[in-house]
Amino acid sequence: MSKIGILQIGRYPTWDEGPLNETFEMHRYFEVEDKAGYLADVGARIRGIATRGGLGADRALIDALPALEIISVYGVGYDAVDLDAARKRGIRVTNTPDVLTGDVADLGVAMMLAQARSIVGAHEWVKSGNWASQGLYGLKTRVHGKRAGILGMGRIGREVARRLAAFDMEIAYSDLGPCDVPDQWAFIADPVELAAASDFLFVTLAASEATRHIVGKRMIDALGPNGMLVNISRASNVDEHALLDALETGKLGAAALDVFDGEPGINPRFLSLDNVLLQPHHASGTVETRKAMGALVYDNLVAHFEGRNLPSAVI
Ligand code: 8YV
Repeated sequence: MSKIGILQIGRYPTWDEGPLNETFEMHRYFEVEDKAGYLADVGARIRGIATRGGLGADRALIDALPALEIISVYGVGYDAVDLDAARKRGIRVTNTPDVLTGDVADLGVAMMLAQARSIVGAHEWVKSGNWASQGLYGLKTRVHGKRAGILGMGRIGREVARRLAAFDMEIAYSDLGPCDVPDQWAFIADPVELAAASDFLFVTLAASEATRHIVGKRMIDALGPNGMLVNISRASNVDEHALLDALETGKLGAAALDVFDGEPGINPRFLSLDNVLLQPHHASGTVETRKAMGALVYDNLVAHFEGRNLPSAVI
């Protein structure tokens, strides 16, 4: 029997590509130059898409695949998948929740610590010989005991908050309503008020049209010249121009960012700032987590084509 055709939108580690190639006829879309010609050629044979969080699958792609049944996303975020287009055609969509939660929270906390204590700059101070030639490094900002705001108390927000509680931080959060979390974590309905009550503000919201630029000028101003924004969600949750303006003028103290508009080609204005920590969208990027994510992408595809329940269905 011929193998089922799957359109692969981006590269995966070899340990994931092995099982996918063995089970399915994988079409390496990301290596194709003439994409329209390729889809006209093989589009009718494609029954599944294997994609990544940032790459998704837009309406034009979904429309070009008449036999499409499932889109399996390597990532918890599925904002780049056109869910309406998928829903209309009864196409299933899966993601990789839970397995990456701890790693994303770890990186968010590490980014806060790194930026507050200037770990990268201090490393350079030692390596460049400045410590020996110029003396002590400048004093930085304390983290423990400060006020943390969590915008989005979902799986990742909770894990960030749990870690911050161990730093004796005061935790407050915004979400659609109060969540089932420890009583000491204060619910603040208005995100602008949350920002005003935070020294470190973590953006941990699942992105959608509704959350686009939720962190805008008002929230950024409320966070203020001593505040730090940590974004480990999606760039679209933050108005990047307002953020850059505030960082450049000192209206916002600092930012630690794992996600950017138009990534990986980020706005060059970020490169001349010294109050930012820039990370290459790798919050889930550990061997352990990426293996679990790849396994889930594969398991969802296999379950679908064997007619079993999907391990992690979005729709
Ligand atoms: C990426 C992510 O999918 O989980 C998400 O939503 O954005 C990430 O885990 C991962 O970087 C692979 O591209």
